Amino acid sequence: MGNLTPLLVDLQEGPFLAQVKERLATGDDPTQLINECRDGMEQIGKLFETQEYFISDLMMAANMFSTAMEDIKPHLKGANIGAGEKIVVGTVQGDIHDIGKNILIAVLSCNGFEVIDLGVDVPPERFVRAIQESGAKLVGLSALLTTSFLSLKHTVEVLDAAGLRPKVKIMVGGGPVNEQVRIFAGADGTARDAIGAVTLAKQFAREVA
Ligand code: B12
Repeated sequence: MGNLTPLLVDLQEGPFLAQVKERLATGDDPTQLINECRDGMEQIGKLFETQEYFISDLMMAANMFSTAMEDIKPHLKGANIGAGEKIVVGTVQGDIHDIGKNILIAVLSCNGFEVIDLGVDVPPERFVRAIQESGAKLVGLSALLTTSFLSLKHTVEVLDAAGLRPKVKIMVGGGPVNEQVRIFAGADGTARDAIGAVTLAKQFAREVA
């Protein structure tokens, strides 16, 4: 069996995408493919830090991963039995990373959640409006930059000022987000990956029901 990590790290688009298709066709676990890609992105991030890779390499890798996700998405299976619980999801203001957010959305959707995707670089007021308009009781904030931690906190504060805080459960996540960041931001929960996020979202959905 192949491994997508080195192909992604080496930016070998052709062989990378071919392996994605091949392994999906032979019934490989799609979440395993996502994990291998995520490991690759982690390594690419390190190569960027050490200035062996440039921003253009990051963009190339991001494109490869996003293209692969288009193939992977239809293979993601979930217990599609959710009650269509609404969840507002977005990458916080100042941050434009969306690969992880989009995986989260794909996995939530195939688990029966109705996702309202606000995109990237989302101002707090936009979250407020989306929650008010949709009546969603679940919120997912994604952040990949350490400088976005303040943005996470600020978003939670603005939701609070709008009187929404007691009505919603807020999850935070994305690369560097951990329990400390969750506490700093004043959110209700965090998860390391999209599968963990769905487990958490299901728990919160029961609590707000
Ligand atoms: C790809 C990439 C980019 C792409 C993004 C393309 C895109 N469409 O997203 C581009 C090239 C645009 C980019 C730009 C920049 N980037 Co960048 N980027 C990355 C890279 C290599 C991979 C990120 C990624 O996609 N990971 C894969 C996904 C699947 O993982 P994930 O996001 O963590 O998501 C999973 C979980 O976390 C979870 N999850 C995600 N969201 C949520 C939300 C909730 C609620 C929950 C519960 C769970 C959850 O589920 C996902 C699936 O399992 C990282 C390296 C790294 N180690 O992360 C750097 C990295 C994040 N970038 C970095 C930097 C510095 C930048 C720039 C500032 C560079 C520059 N000088 O311009 C800009 C920032 C622009 C901005 N304002 O946002 C740094 C951040 C350092 C720091 N201390 O903050 C990193 C860590 C690289 C590094 N090591 O230096 N980047």
